[in-house]
Amino acid sequence: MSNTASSTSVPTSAPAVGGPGLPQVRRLVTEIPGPRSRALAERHRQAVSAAVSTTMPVFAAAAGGGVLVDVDGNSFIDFGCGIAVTTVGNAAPAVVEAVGAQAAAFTHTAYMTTPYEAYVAVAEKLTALTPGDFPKKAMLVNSGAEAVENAVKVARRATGRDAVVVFDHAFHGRTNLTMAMTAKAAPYKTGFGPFAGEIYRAPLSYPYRDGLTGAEAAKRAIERIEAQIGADQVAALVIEPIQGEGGFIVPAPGFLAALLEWCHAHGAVFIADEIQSGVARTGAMFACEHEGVVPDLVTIAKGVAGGLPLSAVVGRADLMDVPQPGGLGGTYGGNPVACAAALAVLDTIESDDLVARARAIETRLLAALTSLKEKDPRVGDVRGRGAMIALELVDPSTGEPDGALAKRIAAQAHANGVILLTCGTWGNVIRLLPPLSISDELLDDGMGVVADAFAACA
Ligand code: PLZ
Repeated sequence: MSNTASSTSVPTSAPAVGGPGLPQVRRLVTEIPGPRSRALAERHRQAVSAAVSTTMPVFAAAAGGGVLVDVDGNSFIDFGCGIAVTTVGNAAPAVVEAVGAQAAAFTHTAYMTTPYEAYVAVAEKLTALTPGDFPKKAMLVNSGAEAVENAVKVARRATGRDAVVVFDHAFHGRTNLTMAMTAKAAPYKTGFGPFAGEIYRAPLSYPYRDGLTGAEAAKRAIERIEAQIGADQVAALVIEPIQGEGGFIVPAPGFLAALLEWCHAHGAVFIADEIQSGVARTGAMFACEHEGVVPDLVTIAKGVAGGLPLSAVVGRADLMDVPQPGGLGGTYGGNPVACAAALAVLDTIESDDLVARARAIETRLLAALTSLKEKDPRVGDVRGRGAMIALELVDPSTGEPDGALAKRIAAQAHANGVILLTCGTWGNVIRLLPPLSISDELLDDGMGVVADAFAACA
């Protein structure tokens, strides 16, 4: 088939308009994947790099509220949120409107050549929303990895030091520097080296597996850092306050605070990577707030712009102002359409009190999952905060991670109309990341599907 013929688009029976107006139901009208998704999958195989793999077997047509409708008209409950991105809901009306208006005015100027208000407004909002009552500044880029890269640039420039401390199970991105910072080899790093230098890994607090208190786990990490790097060599310590890809690991209370204290005692910059955990996701604007921790710098992306590519480094003005003018930037950084989306997202979070909604979702999910854990010894741990909740699956006889089971359960949920993601170093963690716009009915229905999947995978 010629390229022209094969790129003719597949007719779709699905709605062209998403947002909360979509029927908020789980409804399968074809086998999964349906014929249109299968045809698109074949085109994917022909045209897209085999290295780009997909979790779901279906192609999206519209999404909103708590559902995603595929090109065959199947309506899925969205427990994935595009990996923690569509926090205010997909195609949220305020975001759609803001994006349309900004796109009609201008789509791009390059802030570095001709600045515009929306960038400044996002910086003002983020400096106000992040923890800390000291003067703060922000800079905007496009992806999570790019934010992490820039936070490290700021920390290195401000301290005049090279070493960066990261943690076991960490995920910070797929660029060269952030691959080095990411812990898991396959699929993120295998064969992609050599990696950036001066990245050092310390042990995390992982209460379910190490049984240590926060203070004990911090002592273990600090001893490692001091022995293997030297306290006066550390530019920055970069940590996810609740790990994302690494398995939704919530460190024991006090762990983050002890590390922050150590950073300040030794002139290192404490960087909270809140790319997955930030922006109302965990029932606080930022996850470090649960621990009363005020980072020097915060990296923000994902949920901040409703799916438009935008990320930020926000934090201490005395650090953010150190790099030379022109030292930070990028062609698309803080794109006006993405900034307009972010302003709409941040307004929606405030006006709809989505931080409180995330807490209510936590209560509902934890109740369902705790009862699942009581019945099923393969559920080793239930953890997380807000709408960032996970189940760690194990072989009950050995406690060993059971990644194969997580994979089967996720596949079973997909086949029954729930978008469900896994994570964790061993792939044995099922993570729930619903949009905060999801209804209680859909949450309960989705949890029922997950419970049935456990039964079906006996
Ligand atoms: N830091 C904490 O969670 C992205 C990655 C999915 P980018 N997480 C989803 C995948 O397989 O690539 C993430 C994160 C944390 C940094 C990043 C990187 O963000 O926007 O994907 O670059």
